[in-house]
Amino acid sequence: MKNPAPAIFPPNGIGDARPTNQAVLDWVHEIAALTEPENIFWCDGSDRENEFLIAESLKQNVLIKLNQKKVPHSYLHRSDPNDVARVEQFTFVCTPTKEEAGPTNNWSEPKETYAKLRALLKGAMRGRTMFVIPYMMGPPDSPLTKIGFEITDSKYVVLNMRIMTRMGEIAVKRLGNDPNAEWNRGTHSLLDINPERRFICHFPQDNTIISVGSGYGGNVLLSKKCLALRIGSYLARKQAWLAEHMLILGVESPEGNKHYVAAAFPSACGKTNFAMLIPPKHFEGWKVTTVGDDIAWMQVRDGRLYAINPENGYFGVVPGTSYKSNPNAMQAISHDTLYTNVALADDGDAWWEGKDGDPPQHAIDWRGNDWTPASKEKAAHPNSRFTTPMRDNPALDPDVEKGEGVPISAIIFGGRRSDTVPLVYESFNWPHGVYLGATMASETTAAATGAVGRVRRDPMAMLPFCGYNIGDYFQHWLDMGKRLTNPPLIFNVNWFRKGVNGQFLWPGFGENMRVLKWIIDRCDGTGGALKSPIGWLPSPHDLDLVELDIDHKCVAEILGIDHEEWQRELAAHKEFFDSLGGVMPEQLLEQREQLAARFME
Ligand code: OXD
Ligand code: MN
Repeated sequence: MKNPAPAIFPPNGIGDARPTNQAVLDWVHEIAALTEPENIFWCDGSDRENEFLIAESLKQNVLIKLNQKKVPHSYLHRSDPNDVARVEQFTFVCTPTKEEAGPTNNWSEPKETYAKLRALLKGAMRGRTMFVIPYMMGPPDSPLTKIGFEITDSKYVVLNMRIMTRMGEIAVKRLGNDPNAEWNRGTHSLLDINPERRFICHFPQDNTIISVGSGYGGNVLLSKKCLALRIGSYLARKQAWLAEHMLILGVESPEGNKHYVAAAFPSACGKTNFAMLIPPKHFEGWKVTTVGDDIAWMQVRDGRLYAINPENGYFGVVPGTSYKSNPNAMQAISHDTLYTNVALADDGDAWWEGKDGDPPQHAIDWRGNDWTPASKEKAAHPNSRFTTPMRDNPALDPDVEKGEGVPISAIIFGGRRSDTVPLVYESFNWPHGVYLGATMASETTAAATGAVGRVRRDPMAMLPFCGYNIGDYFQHWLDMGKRLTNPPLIFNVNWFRKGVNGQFLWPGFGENMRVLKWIIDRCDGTGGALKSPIGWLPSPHDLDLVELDIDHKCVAEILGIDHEEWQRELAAHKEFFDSLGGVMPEQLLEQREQLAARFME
């Protein structure tokens, strides 16, 4: 080590979950020698440590205190205006060959990339504190649970990771001292938040992530998109399980018949709302409970698929969240929450577009500027976020900590599509279901930088998150099906279809319970359906629409298949498959042909 060992900070014993595994210690010292921090802070995730870091963050304006009477223990963080979303164009999968990363990932050669990142990290933490965060993804007694360490020079990252993961001693203990144990190395440095020097790099072969130049959640909470999905999906293929961008929910009838479903929707398409759904009055006695709102890790046991949520909190999109759209989320975020890039009302409360009640007459917007309802700009950034512990969700499922996971009866794919795709339909079998996932598309949202509202193929909602060749990923899905003697049924949903006048045809939110009920009925073998070229479709009377104020024409329209639109859709599937340059498994190409042929029948 070239430099003298940095001092341990703070000296009063806060922050003391020091790893005991020599491999981890060696890595930490190597990064410290490179980045030359003033201090090393070994995070333990304790309340005392958290209070200390909040106090420091308030002093340094990293956090702003919200009105503690209105939102107790809650704070606002404003990120740099050039750093407000995931940056897919600067995200790299650094496998030894380009083919391993595949056609949907940015690839960069590992050796060169390490060298480039080392040059950027050299001396990057001078005068700063280096935090070492031990964390665990998954319940303590799950065979799927993984350990990670994140090194960061951002207090905001530490505060968020404490909510999003099981952090501290529990992770250190679980890892133990085996020098060959599997653990993820994550290094993050803010550098100078310069988009020109912003790189989110994954080295799946080394179980390593290096992220520089950003302070935004999805780029820097390395547990989430980087480990749980990109590295996770790579490990899942090697180890025969699935790491997916899916919520997990439980749905229980008044008679106590309970099913779990997992659902993949692209970012900012309502996964959190669906996972926390409150059934409408007509469904009195039905209960929906949340296991997870963003990520599912699933394994095969006794021929069934079982899912765990590797996370411990929610990093959700704030705008549009209200007592109407998501009362459970509103309760969860009414205290102990970190808000990022929302507006600050004059009474010290957090405010955002779509919150219940009238907008404030004056507020400070997410950039720190004066805002009034007459302003042209949004008060809260469209991708502003809450970070809140899952234990504060009133609808948390009682089996969320169960190590073996929850048995999955149905998998749902869904996107934001104004046309073509009906409200819900069911695949004929597993390979057809994989085809539905592989051809999923959605209009883009503010969760990633770039144009909003453009239809893009986003297979299994994993386009930005699959850590290896997408063709191999599809094959992995097909292979997993062969190991399932009791596979989940696979569905596709679209809450966002619009009518001729551009209005949404379906009310969404709690009313999605009606679709969920049909899905459960299909799992129980009681739901009716009509065979169509695209799959099993409910007819209007197969859906329970009692007490729903909806025009019958709208129901027919939203369940309809327009043959012309589907010819275009089939062409778009082909175009997408072709764009992947020959990596598509034969079985999925055949599925496309069968779909085209069914339209000819
Ligand atoms: C997220 C995302 O933050 O998908 O969950 O962008
Ligand atoms: Mn997500």
